[in-house]
Amino acid sequence: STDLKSVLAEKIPQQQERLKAIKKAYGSKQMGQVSVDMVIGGMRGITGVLWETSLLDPDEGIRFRGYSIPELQEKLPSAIPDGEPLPEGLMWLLLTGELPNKEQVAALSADLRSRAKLPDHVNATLKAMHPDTHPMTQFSAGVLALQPESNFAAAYEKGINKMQYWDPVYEDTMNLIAKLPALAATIYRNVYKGGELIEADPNLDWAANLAHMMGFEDQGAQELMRLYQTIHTDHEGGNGPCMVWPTRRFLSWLFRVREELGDNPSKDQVKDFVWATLKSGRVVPGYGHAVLRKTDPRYACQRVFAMKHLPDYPMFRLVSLFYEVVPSILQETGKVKNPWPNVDAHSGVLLQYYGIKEQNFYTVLFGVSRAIGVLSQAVWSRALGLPIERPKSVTMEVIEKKFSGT
Ligand code: FAM
Repeated sequence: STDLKSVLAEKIPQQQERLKAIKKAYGSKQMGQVSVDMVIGGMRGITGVLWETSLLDPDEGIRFRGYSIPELQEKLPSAIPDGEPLPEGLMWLLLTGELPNKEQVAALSADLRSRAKLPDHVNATLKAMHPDTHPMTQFSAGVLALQPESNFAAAYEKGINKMQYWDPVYEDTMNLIAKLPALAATIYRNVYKGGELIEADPNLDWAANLAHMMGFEDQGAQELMRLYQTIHTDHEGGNGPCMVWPTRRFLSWLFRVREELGDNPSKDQVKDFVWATLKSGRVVPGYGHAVLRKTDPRYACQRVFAMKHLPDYPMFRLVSLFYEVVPSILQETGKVKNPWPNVDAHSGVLLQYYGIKEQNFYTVLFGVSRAIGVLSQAVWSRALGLPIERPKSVTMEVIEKKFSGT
């Protein structure tokens, strides 16, 4: 079938049974131990969340429903021959666990287009906001302003059976994801382009329409948006809120390098610059990761994109130079667990190349993409009846008393 909801509905009972069986057979088994460091360190390394849509492998990076990014670039339908994957394809995969064919992706694209219009009252809400309101705050406010349209809120009010929760959550998920490009583009045009809005193009897919409504018609920019929106969708469960700032920090760092050393610095000059950053007690932005231990595949695929579309862009050449220089320096410090670059050491330069220069907006683009991952899991959370996460907390006194032996 090309109807995502019916494909999903067929899978839900099997997965509910699977979870029941897991609980029955392994419910009392241990999954790991918790140290005081983990309690103090933001629960890092504690396995404590069930998350079906993606899994982060320390060496390979992210896998979406078992597929790596290079595999998905090969297997997911694209808008143009040999082009980047369509995020709709990834959304289908995250929701169903199965790779979609071209017809299924086209049907999902069409479904999203039919739900894409932003209600007038949301436009009015955005217009009423103070012009200095950060784009991400506007984005969050825009999502909240859509509440009156919520199917789940209406069904819950009526008193829906718990087993049916996933259905209105699915409808809300589709409606929200469909509207996010218009919401993001409206904020972009209001904040940076004098409020002149651009209508959606009924012939474009979801991500290309986002680029189009922001005002970017270049095919390269639309391809970048498809890739960007695909690779940022999910990074397993339990991410913190501080994402994307490193994209900005990395860019500012790069701009500083250009200012001080010009477009063609030597390797030694870059090395000195990196050491100076470290010696001043700052981290090298875009490098390192809490879980990953190799080059982030989201960095790698953006590098391949850059080599194909913008090999001579001076900022990309600088990014490449850093890639040659930084890892060995971080290794030399002897303490950095992962000296390799993460996604944030690349995304900003690609956006800059296509003219999306407003760095305060990058976090919104990230939010649009991440909504696909988070909401796909939200549908499954309701389908599986998962409870609210409620980790136990302790005070410093509890730790001291437990281990001081007094
Ligand atoms: N530059 C300099 N020092 C670094 C470093 C870097 N890029 N990455 C780690 N270290 C240091 C770290 O500060 C710590 O030093 P202290 O013992 O003196 O506190 C030591 O190396 C061990 O840290 P770690 O175990 O290797 O990393 P953590 O798990 O503590 O932290 C990051 C992970 C991402 C916060 C850290 O690598 C970092 O600050 N990187 C730069 C900022 C960045 O790129 N963030 C990206 C966020 C990422 F999650 C993403 O995917 N977007």
